[in-house]
Amino acid sequence: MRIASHLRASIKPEGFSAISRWLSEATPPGPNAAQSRSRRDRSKPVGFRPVLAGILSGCVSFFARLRWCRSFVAQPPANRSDAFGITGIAWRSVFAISFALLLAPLAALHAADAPRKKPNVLFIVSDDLKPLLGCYGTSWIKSPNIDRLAAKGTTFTANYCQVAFCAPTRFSLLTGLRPDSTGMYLNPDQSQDLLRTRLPEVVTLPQQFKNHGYITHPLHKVFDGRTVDQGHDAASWSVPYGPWEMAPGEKPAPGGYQDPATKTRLADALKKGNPTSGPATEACDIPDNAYHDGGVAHTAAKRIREFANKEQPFFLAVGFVKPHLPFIAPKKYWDLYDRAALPLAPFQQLPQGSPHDLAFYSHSGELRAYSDIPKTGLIPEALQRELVHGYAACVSYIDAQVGLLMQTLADCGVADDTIICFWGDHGWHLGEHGHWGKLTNYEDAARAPLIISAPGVAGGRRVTALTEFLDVYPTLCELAGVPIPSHVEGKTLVPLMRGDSDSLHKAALTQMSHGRGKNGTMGWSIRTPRYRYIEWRAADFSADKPVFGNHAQATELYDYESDPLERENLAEKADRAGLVKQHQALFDQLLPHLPKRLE
Ligand SMILES: [Ca+2]
Repeated sequence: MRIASHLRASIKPEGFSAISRWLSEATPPGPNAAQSRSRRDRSKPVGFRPVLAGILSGCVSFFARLRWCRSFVAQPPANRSDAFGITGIAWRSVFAISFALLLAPLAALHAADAPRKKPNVLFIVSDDLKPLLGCYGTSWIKSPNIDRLAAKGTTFTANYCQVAFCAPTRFSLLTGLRPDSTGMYLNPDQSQDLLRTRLPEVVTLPQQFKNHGYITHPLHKVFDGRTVDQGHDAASWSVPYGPWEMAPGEKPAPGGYQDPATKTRLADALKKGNPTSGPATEACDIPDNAYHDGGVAHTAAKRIREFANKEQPFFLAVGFVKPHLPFIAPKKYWDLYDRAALPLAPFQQLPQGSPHDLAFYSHSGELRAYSDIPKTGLIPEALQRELVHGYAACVSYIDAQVGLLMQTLADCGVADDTIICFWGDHGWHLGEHGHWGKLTNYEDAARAPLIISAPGVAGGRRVTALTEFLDVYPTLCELAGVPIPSHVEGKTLVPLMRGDSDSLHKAALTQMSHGRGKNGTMGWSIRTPRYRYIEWRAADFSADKPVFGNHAQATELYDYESDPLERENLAEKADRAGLVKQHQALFDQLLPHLPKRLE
């Protein structure tokens, strides 16, 4: 009916404006409509409605003018101009406009057939970030921007890292391979290009995007810099790894410190040939980009503004190094919290019956290396509060940087054309089990945040199914329309994001190794919806390929329904023997490359 009315209307002088209004309804409104439309022309197919409208309006107007023209030529030449109030030049213009209107829909059809522009990807990783975020249910933390991202995306609430350590977890996610496939279990003692030494042919996640037409670029800690070449794995990026810009005149000391007294002390110690460590926390009243992550965010925003104007889509990888130790953030983020009101870990003992020397072998060593932390013994409560306060300030600092990047996408008109993947590389014990750090197979180290928003996928979904960081690689490929390489070991999360499925894995697999030589140990943890089973075996890391033992040195079982704080290892309880057997069967199924277990 509406089309018919436009047909009738087009015969009249106001017909063109009516069609024009109808066509304009198909164009998104708003202040950036023109800009937005120009981007959509490249990125999205032209809808049926404007194409049909264009064809109809073009034909109707052409034939209407043809009828008018016949009337025109039927008049005596002397009367033509007077009769219609129109000159010969205008007459030719009318024909030109009509002809253009006839061609316009053909151009639109051509645009509909043109290849879509793929969505951009903003890939953000925050170092050592446990899911201490509002969108993960922590009411007292201030993370409004990440919460806003969660509201427009999918929050994976039971997501687990493959290794709770910087280099191997990133190595795994970015190659799409499990640690037992990469052989990368620990941070290396010294920098070397382990990625291309061990896996010369592997196609990394950003490399796959680069190979499919993307601008790819990294800023700061995406891979762990100790495991790749000077170009941060140059093969992965179309725009080389480069420095980020700090606020004018700002140059933090190693470790990121900006407090003048700390900088002087560290510099003096270095001059004397006796380098020393700084404090575990710092809170200078300086701008965000006087510390590294703020500089990285400002530089990333600049890159977004550059890349948003390109014909190619971009994959921008931004690595923030907080809340990794030392807990350094501008004072304004510390001021968001009342230290006395902050909660401390509710259970600070080791799990009863757990193999403590295996399970907590790092003994909070990373924290204790800082100048103001006692080398042994419990961390006093006042210091615990300061550390929790510092971690929270760092989370809010990173949250603000994420907010800056989201705002920049919006300002550039590409927010609706950009996938955002935000993740913390692994969890962290903030005093849980008396441990301060990562490097365990327990819930606080293994569980890590993952939030993905994507064009065309409804927001605000919370996925409680078990997921792994390994799943990120195929998920981003599928969301972007990039092929998923055959080597990838994870599974796509897209069905969970779309609500088409509510489960994916029988268990999430995390592992932790000790030692680098012949007498090493490996503990594999399988996390099921209710339980965690851990099995420790001997490992010989002295050869290129590790050799694992066939005897379980120790086993652990935790029931998160009855014991969410992991107070007690149930593996040796007689009444849980059947449960252990069930989990061992699943363990064997998930880790078929291990030698058969000898009882
Ligand atoms: Ca880390």
